[in-house]
Amino acid sequence: MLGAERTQVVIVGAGPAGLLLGHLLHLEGIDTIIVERRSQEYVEERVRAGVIEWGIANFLESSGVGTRMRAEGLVHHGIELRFEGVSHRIALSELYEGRAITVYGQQEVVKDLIALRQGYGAPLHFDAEVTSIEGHTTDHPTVRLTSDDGETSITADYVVGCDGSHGAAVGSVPPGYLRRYERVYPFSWLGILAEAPPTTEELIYCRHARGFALYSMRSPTRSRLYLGVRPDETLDAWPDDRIWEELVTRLATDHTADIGQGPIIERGITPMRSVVIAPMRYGRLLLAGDAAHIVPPTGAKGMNLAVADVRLLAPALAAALGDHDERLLKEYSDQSLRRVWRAEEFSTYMTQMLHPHPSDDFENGVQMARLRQVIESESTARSLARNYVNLSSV
Ligand code: FAS
Ligand code: PHB
Repeated sequence: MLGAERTQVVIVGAGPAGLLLGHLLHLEGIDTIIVERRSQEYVEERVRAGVIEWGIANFLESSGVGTRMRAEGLVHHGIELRFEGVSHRIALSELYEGRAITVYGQQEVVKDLIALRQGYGAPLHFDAEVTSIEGHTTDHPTVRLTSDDGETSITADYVVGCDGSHGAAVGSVPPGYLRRYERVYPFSWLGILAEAPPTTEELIYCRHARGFALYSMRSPTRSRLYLGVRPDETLDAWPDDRIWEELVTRLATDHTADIGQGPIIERGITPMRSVVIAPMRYGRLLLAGDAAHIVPPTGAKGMNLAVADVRLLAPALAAALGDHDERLLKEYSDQSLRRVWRAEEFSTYMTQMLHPHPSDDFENGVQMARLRQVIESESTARSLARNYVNLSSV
């Protein structure tokens, strides 16, 4: 039962950012309430990101959230770039101090965090939607929310908007205080999750004249694949056989066209865009994760950035609440935004290099030159490896 409440930090949203922030603050002895508008089942089954950077995986482990990730996650030491029918392996670990990525679905991280929080009984309310946030510039902002129990409110010392790209936090700030930077790309990603053993050991990023393709996975029996499609595409134009046929065509090389096929158990179309909200704070409202920034998933940065934000925010809130020391909190937005813009740059670089532009052939010439540079120049490959494996932690 959710009655009118009082706590130290209200966290809006139970995605990776909100759940991990709640856990990190619990470790600091800070009381939090997490409010999530969707059901637990929905949040745990939502298929999204798949790649966890080296430093982020270590941080999850050191925070006590890494046991299943280490047991079930797939450690990858390279990726493939495929174009003009030829595959080129980028030996990530050789290029970057032996470091590797871990392929472990975002929904598994979310399940692990929910199990942790429910294990120690901290408040986590599903099916409860935040409808407004007031008093941002007072010492005790108030969150209003609605659930099956009706309307209620929670007063806190701080509120953190971890409510993703369509949340309530940013919209609760009066006009003129937050600036929104945005870029929309001329394509979307059609993603599928299939009960099909992957026929590749490592991720394959493919640029084909017909469009982008990505061959990823979730386990030895489950493949995760993506196609770059027009931004106005809809799922009903893509029956299973068309999806598989297009994936086979784009991923074929001079030697093979084999990709494991099987029942598609989840599918969706995600628009490709970049968004940055600055600053990531207004009074006692802080922003973290997709609520503050969106990156095109080509660089596999979305979830990693969300973790990096809360890794910085948790000790800052603990210092402010425990010692009335707001120095770290004052630095949070600027420090996070430097990392966010680096991730926007890398994600844009990967997106433009791997997606043929629908109408600008000069752009396509430039992007092919960039792609060849990765293959021909070790220093360029090394730079890509460092950004792909560990951008969010440097
Ligand atoms: P999230 O969006 O995960 O979580 C926000 C939560 O807030 C949601 O559960 C939402 O229900 C809740 N919420 C929103 N408004 C609320 C309100 N008013 N009250 C209460 N709760 C509210 N990244 C990759 O790296 N690779 C990918 O392949 C990839 N695919 C993606 C596909 C889709 C469709 C989307 C939308 C994103 C994808 N991303 C991908 C990015 C994704 O992984 C995000 O970076 C990651 O989920 C960020 O985590 P959070 O910031 O916690 O936001
Ligand atoms: C995924 O496995 O879902 C995935 C991997 C790499 C990306 C995007 C998504 O760049």
